[in-house]
Amino acid sequence: MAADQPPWWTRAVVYQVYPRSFMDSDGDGIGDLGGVLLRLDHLADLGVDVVWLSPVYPSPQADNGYDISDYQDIDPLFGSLEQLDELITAMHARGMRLVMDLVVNHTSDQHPWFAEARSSKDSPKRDWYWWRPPRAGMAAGVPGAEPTNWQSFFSGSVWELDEASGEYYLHLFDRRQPDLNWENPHVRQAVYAMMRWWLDRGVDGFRMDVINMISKDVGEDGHLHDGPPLPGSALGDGSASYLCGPRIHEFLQEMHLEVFAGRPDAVLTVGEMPGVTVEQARLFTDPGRGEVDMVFQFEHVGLDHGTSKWDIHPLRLRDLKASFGRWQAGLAETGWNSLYWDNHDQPRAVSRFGDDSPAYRRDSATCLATLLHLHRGTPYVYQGEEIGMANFPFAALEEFRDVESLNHHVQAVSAGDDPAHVLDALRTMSRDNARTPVQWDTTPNAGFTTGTPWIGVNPDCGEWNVAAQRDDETSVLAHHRRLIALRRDDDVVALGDFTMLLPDHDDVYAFTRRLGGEALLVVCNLSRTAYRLAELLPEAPAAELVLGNLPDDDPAELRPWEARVLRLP
Ligand code: TEU
Repeated sequence: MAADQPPWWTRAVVYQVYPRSFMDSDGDGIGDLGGVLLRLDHLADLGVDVVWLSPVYPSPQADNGYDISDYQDIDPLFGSLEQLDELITAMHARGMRLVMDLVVNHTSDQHPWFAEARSSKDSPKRDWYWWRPPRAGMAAGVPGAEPTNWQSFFSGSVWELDEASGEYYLHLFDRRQPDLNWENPHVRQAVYAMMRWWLDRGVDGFRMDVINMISKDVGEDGHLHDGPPLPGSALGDGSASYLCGPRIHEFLQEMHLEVFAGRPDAVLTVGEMPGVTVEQARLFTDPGRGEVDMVFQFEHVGLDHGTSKWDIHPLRLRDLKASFGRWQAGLAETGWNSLYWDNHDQPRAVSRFGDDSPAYRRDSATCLATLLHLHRGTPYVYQGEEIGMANFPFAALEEFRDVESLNHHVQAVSAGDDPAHVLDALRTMSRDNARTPVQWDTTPNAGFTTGTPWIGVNPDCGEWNVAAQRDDETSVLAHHRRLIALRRDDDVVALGDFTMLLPDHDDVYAFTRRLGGEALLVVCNLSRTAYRLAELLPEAPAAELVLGNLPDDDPAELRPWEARVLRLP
């Protein structure tokens, strides 16, 4: 990428709003667009350039809006199209851009397209989805008669039997989220038209949900292939048939031409891509290929997974460094990284990668933020991360709301797992950890709603909230503000080369960033052990401190969870 004309998003920071949990303006206990409008000053004060808004479209809410029944409207739960227009205008007036969530691997089963497809085998829209007869020689509905053995992301088979026609339809996620058939050009054109409609309305880009799953490996006769069996299960892993399938680059290039080509470069496209490799990511983000600006990769959020996300393993810092280091190197010459710890699908970063005990919560949250924002790539901050929100102390199954968590519980317990053990895994890994309401102040429900919140408010909200941190220069919030400003002001942060240092150290994460004659050294201690800095990095103690997360009193010692950004002479 030429350093003289870097795209605007190389110095941008994106903030994700999960509207249902951000701010409720009408007292129904569910966050909404009115709430986002009320809290825009918080985002402006933080200094973010872009807001990615999770889905607000009409939806039965089986997966909190990732099951869309109308792509071109707003669910009354969240507000109206007029309010969305108002939000676009208000954001643009503050110099911020709005990126919408694009969920087109699947629709809701309540979408009129699916209703029509389901109505008859002869429906002109039948082929907009994946319909298949039972496995050869087997009767519909018999266990094992599913057209393939693939396991759904949300437990069970990916196939749901439609009794009326005796055929199954494919759903990689919940049965209420049928997969669209991207092989059908009418599907693709309908999606592109919808995207153009949103851009014409003023939105500034899309975060594309599981976009590397839209191309399935289908034989000429329509055959889909079984995957390798999963240990201890009758189901198999179908991912080789739908992750970065045969036509994925073709589809994204077509989308780029049909939707984005000829428009100003002001738009941002980021593809969410579970399982994507760095080699594939380089192709997806090579500007010369016209696909997407950047992708969300999943490697670092899988390092504590065993056979599944519920089989939790301790995370080793070396593995994290090796992974990030490979991504930094792999996209150094061509392509671009997105950087994240948190989103609405992940447990809270301070609880997972940091240390959320009272003594270290603030320090580890600011340390993790420093680490992330000083990498090369576009940082994404998830709502609440900027104040160090932590996992929720879930005590009972009744406190969970997420379809993935609830489905897993049913499936695991019926397979004979110890319910207490299943609950432990949910407590650590459930997506609901990220979905508790943003903690604004010390009024009831942390200022999120005057009604009954749809999911519990974290009981730590009295101490951990936006109001308590706003004017405190030592807060997690103030530290985020400084990091965001640094990327905007410092070319080295935005564009400098990345070199990993101390790759085998168990506790310390260090690297340099260089551009022209300038160099930054970043040193982060991800542990409770103090280190003598000179013994690790002799050049560090004498270097000028640009930004640190602890009081600047002993340059020779790297304290527990200390982070320093230093300018090398
Ligand atoms: O998530 C895609 C995905 O594969 C995972 O992150 C998934 O959410 C799960 O945690 C796997 O264990 C996207 C959305 O971000 C997510 O909220 C949706 O539920 C999903 O797609 C379906 O639209």
